Amino acid sequence: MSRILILLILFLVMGCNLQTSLSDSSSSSSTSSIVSSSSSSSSSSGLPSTNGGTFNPGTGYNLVWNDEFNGSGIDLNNWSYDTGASGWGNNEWQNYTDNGSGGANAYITNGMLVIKAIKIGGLQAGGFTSARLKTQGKKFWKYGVIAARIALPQGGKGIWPAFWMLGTNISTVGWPACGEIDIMEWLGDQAYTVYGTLHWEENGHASYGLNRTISAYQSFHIYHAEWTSSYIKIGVDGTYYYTMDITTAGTTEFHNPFFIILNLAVGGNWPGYPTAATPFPQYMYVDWVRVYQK
Ligand SMILES: [Ca+2]
Repeated sequence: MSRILILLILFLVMGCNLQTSLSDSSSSSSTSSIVSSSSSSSSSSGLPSTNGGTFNPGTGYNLVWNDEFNGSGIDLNNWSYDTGASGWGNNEWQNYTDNGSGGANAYITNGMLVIKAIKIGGLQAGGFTSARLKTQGKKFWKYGVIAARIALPQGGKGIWPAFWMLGTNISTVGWPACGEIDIMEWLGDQAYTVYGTLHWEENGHASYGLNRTISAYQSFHIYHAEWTSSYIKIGVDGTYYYTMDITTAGTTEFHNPFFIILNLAVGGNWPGYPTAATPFPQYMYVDWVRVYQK
């Protein structure tokens, strides 16, 4: 998910064709909101509030799948774990575990999914454990509104949580030809900035990303995408800041089913690496994930 260089190259190669295919709405000053949860405060337990918020996916959309994380454990009908310390294509430092019987790296508490990054060794590859949950092979969708209510970690250099999607055909066509929809990524040393990005294959790896400033990142915000046959929009707390046209010949990957991923990475090419000043453990809280379709 290295992007700045790729984006520059893409612009140079594609020139105005690409420019006209993209609609950058980041300059919009609209603050009209269809949510009422962004100012939730911490509860007395020190955990972020889990009042559920209010989210309106838009006219005509109906809930087709959700996980409210209100049960006693992680629902394995919805989720499985990616595991290992391969670096995940980005030279990441965490070892994603299968979470074992003790649920050290992912668990449910107070109606929230918690993904916990733990320091188990030095400031190096393998020095951390964390979790990456995915609906691959279990739940996947083509088009719709995909939303999650997430409170971000304490942060610091090298902390990289994400709420994102990959095409289900990744096992046959590989990445980036499967397509990638990054609904929310966050770098722990840029605490008030969230990123939305698409990655796809178009004469090599192509990507387009924008970001949005948020407040009070450790409280819950709703991160969401609207994905139709014509476009993908990405937003936070009911306001879309990103739109990309997906009707072009080069973006066919966004017309296949995708699955959802929630993860908390430690270190990598894009975020950089934790230092002695980066606090651990780090916690990513997810109140719910919902998918709506027409
Ligand atoms: Ca919940």
